[in-house]
Amino acid sequence: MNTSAGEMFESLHAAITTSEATIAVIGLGFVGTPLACKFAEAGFQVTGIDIAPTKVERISGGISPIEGKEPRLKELLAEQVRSGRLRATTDYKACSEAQVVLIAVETPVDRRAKKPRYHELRSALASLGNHLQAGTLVILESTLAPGTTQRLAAPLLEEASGLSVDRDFYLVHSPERVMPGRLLANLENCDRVVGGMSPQAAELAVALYRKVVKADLDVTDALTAELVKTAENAYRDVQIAFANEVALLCESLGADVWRVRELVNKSPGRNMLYPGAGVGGHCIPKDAWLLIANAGIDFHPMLIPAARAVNDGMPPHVLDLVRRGLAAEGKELEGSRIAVLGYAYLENTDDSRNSPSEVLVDRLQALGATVQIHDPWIAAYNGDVSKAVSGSDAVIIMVAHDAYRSLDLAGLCKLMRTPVLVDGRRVFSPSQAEGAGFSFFGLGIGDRKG
Ligand code: SAJ
Repeated sequence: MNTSAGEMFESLHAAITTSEATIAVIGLGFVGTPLACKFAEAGFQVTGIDIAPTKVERISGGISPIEGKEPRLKELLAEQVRSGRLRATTDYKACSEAQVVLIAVETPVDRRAKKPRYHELRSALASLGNHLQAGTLVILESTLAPGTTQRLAAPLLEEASGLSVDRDFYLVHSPERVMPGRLLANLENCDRVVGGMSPQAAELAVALYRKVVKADLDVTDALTAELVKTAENAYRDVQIAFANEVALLCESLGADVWRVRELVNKSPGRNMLYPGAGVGGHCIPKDAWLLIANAGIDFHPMLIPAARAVNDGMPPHVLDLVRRGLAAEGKELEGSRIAVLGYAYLENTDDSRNSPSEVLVDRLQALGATVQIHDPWIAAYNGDVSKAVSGSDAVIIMVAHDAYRSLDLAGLCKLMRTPVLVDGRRVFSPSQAEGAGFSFFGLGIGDRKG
């Protein structure tokens, strides 16, 4: 490292280790908001930047923009705003005074093309580039398709700023591992990959994260960091797809996948996940596509797209179970009344992003069914479940919310016009459902009589 480069590094490293560095966090969502709060708590002067004026106003008023239960976040944000260490703005000019800039904007995948839609990322990089100063550490926390940091982020920042990566500024990819309901806990306690475009960049990022992360900081290069994040979620998607495929096989053979899974997992080193009515959420469905988005022309992934197809096929499979259940009672989907229990993407949460229930409801309505949705965690649907079920021809359990496990099945069955129960998450056993008077169709449970 030549002297001026050495001085640039030492000066920034000192500013970070003494918490005197000024920080800008671009994107005040699930990732950026806790991040900004924790760095402010560590003593840094932090400016949060977001294009949504409402978010900026809420934070400036000391109110968290994050819905749902997030332990400690509301109080921490209010305290940091009150102390003056955390402020929010829509103006990117704040980046010109920042020695560290973290970007945490969404990186969705186009539903049809299955390719990254980087509009928000490109916009953030271009806006930052216009204000980027030499000697700044830039960290990308958004989940990225492997190769994005080097082939998209670095050139965009260089073009907009006239600076050169590594020589004039430091660039790192350090993917978040947030989970709704555990935003601060995961930030503090999850191991974190720190992928630098140079070893010096990674070293600076480690010094920064050491201020807020109690777990391991695993240093690597940017490409490896991109691969780790997208692969860890694609891995889970493939695991779930395996469970779903075995469930469909069990249905066709007249077996019970839940018993099969229980016994498979008694074999050492096995951990078959749960089959279910679909795979939703803000990361698992999209990260598999990000992982393979830049696969070279010489490599055509087979397993990962196939797993996506299996998991995307589960809501339509639940629809087939409903169709079969109604047919057994001499009814058709068209003109039927269907109660869908669960609209969130995951049990005991209010988050409905990429919800499998949304896919199912759209298809049911397109086929002429009238649908009543219930979900105890979502304000729009958290009325009395017996009202949602009353007069219906089929009730579908799409999410294993704890509240559903104590349902009075016999009581619900009496309210229905036709007693069909389709269980997409094995909340009830066949004997419980049939004992309550239902004609029961369980995902992964074949018809022994058939
Ligand atoms: N699902 C199944 N079967 C399973 C597990 C999940 O069908 O055995 C479905 C769920 O119903 C849901 C979807 O998959 O619709 C995703 O569920 P998830 O348990 O993976 O929860 P997420 O989407 O919140 O994933 C997060 C991720 N964490 C981070 O990104 C930091 C993921 O990497 C974690 O593995 C996961 O939480 C976790 O383990 O809880």
